Amino acid sequence: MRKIISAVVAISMTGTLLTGCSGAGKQEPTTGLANTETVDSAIENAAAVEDSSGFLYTGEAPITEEGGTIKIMAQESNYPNVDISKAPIVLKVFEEAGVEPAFQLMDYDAYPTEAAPIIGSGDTDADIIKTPDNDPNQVYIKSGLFVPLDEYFDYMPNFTAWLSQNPVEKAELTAEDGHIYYVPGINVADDYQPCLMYNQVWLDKAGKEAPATLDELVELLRYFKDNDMNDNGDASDEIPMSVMAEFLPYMFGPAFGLDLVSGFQADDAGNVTYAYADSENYKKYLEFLNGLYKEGLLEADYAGLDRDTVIDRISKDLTGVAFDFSWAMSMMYSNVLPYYDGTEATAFVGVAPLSGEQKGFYVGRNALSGMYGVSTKSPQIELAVKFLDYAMSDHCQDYYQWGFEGESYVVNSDGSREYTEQGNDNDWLQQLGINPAFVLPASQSVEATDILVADWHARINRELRQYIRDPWPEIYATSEESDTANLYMEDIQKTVDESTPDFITGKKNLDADFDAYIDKLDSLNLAEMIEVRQSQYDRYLKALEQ
Ligand SMILES: [Ca+2]
Repeated sequence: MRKIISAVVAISMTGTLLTGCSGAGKQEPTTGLANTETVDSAIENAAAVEDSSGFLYTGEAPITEEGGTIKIMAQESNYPNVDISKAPIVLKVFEEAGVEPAFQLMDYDAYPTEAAPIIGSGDTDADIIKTPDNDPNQVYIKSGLFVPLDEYFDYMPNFTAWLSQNPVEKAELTAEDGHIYYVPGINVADDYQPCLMYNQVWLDKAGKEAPATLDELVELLRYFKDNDMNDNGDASDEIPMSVMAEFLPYMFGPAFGLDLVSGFQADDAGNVTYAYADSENYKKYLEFLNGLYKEGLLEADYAGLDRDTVIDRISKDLTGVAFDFSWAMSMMYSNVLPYYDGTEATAFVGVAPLSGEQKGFYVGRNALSGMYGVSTKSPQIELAVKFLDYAMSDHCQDYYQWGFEGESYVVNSDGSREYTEQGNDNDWLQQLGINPAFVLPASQSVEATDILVADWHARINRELRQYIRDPWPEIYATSEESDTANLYMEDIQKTVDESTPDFITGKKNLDADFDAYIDKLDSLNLAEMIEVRQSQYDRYLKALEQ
């Protein structure tokens, strides 16, 4: 199954999971929405100038006439059969730039743990380094490992133009000291996000519409549980709902007015709260899940459910409700249904979020993904900076998203594009190096994803976009804020992670034990933590207004 996941979304899936769906502060973002002055004046004053060899780079290839080699430390592809360092799209960028490629690559999954000590100790001669995370605590920045890119903006016409057009990302990228150190990859943030899906055939058999409310959902789950939905003569083998534990906050939190995905959330007046400490609504959320659990609508081993098991069940027509990244809809779930014929009527179909006392929404994610910095140890900083600028240009993004005209895609007479037959072969497309975010600052593309999924799936994505709400923004913290978070968040998170399943399964009693849970969070200095988030959020709002 894994093979059919295009990197376009595969990255978005693993990325989101790695950085923590349960959100609440495993990472401690750091900086400076407060002050983009340095960067703003650097952008304003940037003017293409000749480099030390007398060559003028204007944003188009080549970046030099002297040749040379650029070495990048980054990740291997997460496709085991793809050598991303030899992928034609990646090689094309180097070839056009006029430099030779060199790589120091590490295993995709092991990158965060393997790369961190190497970067930290400066034990690499790479010119460009992909950080193992978004450097939320500015650890690498503060260690002086990376060049302040704004001091080289004369050599970065593409990046400076992009920053001018993206004030939120510019503010998010600006460190506490007012400099920008990284060129980011960009995630699709409002499209193809996790959503609720139903087996349409089961819905039709039950004569029901997709539930709009929690009550309607419960009614539907009971129906699926009690009836022979898969027509095998056995009314007891149906598993009404197959949702992995990490998606329960996505699926049910919003109906209770909670963004449990981010953890911290702000209301319309800008007041920050911690969703897992909402003594009224979080309690109701747990009561609801405990109710599902007791009735067998949420399975006994819900915490152990993984995606492979969900796919296996769907392939045997055993289950009716799922919640996953949108990508799964037509690419992992519908396609394994025994009767799927390519139409929505026979598929697992995404629908609007559930509402309860509060109107439902889906939680989107932050756009910044995968930071690339230029090492201060590089003997050719100018060249490295220019390469990074060229590698993030629109021209190169086109390669990353579509590959090569006539090979992986064609342009129709109306100007729209589509993948060729070969381009629709995902194995081939990955070999070509599509979306090489492992080694270059690639942006995901909604349009390119639309073409990869079923037409009905692309349409449903467009319909669901209206329900996406921004997650907690990526806001750098001051050193003091980051110290506070590092001191308190781990214990707070641990308490939440341990208590939640106990309340859902009834091991802990909501009437008897919930107040003690809230008290425990209070004793772990939650109030101080919320104050930190409040000041960060205030700065964020201020920066947005500028
Ligand atoms: Ca059955």
